[in-house]
Amino acid sequence: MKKIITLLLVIVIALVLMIGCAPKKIVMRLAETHPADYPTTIGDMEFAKLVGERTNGRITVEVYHSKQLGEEKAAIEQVQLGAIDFTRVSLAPVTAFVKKLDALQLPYMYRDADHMWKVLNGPIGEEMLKSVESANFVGLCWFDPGSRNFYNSKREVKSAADLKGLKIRVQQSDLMIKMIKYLGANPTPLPYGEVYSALKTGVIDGAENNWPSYDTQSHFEVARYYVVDGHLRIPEILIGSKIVMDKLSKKDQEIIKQAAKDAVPLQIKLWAEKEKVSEDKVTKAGCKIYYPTPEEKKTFMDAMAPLYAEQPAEIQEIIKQIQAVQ
Ligand code: GTR
Repeated sequence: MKKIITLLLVIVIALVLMIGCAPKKIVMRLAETHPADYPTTIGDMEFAKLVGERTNGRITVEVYHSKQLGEEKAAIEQVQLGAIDFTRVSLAPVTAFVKKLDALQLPYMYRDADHMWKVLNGPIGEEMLKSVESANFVGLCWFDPGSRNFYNSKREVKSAADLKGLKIRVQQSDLMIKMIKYLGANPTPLPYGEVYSALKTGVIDGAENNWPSYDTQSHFEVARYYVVDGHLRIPEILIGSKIVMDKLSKKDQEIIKQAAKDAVPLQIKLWAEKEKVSEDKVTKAGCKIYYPTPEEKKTFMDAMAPLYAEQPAEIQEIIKQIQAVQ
């Protein structure tokens, strides 16, 4: 009898030890505003997949797409508090937390997509990713944002003067509000998910976004005039919660950072494909697409001069560095 009890005790102790030593499973959540089949969401899922593979399933990242965890501003706040682990957002709402990021989202900042990627993949991009730590985020990687164009339900816009007086929705960012004012239009900051109904009910006359957003949010159904002025390329960023990341081992932090970087090429590839598909779809749907002449495009650029002039010294310095990138 004594032997049996001893044996049982040994088994119990062994089991307790085994459970205690088994690596702890970690489940993390990522907030995404776009639907499941959107290129950016697939980029998030690639990141999640790589983290899972590289930790042998010890860390799971669950991607909550389609605003399930809230609109971007709220998601960013939750990440800052550590209540959500990651979010993929446009840089625009993040600038409310780290002012100097404005340098990366000024209208007509980049000559083209290639210039933007050289900046983001170089020392400026790295330094900007690090800068978000001051607001308790960990900057993980950049995703392709495409370029943004104006659209509205009222009339064809060819040059800046045609925007005069229109009520235009912007992202929740001071710089975007000013951009619209300098164009002579009326800015209305709204969360992304409210734009469709605001357009439909006439609360706003227009908005601005890239081809895939114009398409997938059905904005093209209610705002038929699209002008390809390309005023913005606002980098998209994947951020993690510093509070959460600091609790992980150095090795896990590295795995997460590397997985994010390694997810970028897929997002870029799918993005390029989606831009074409969306452009095609809205064109076929009968939207009035206008490609401004270089002179007409210049009217938008010229209207931005005061926005550049009023930037603080720190941002002026970064602007110069960005312009110098060849
Ligand atoms: C999209 C971007 C979203 C969101 C949206 C908006 O292009 O991918 O993250 O910022 O624009 O205008 O709110």
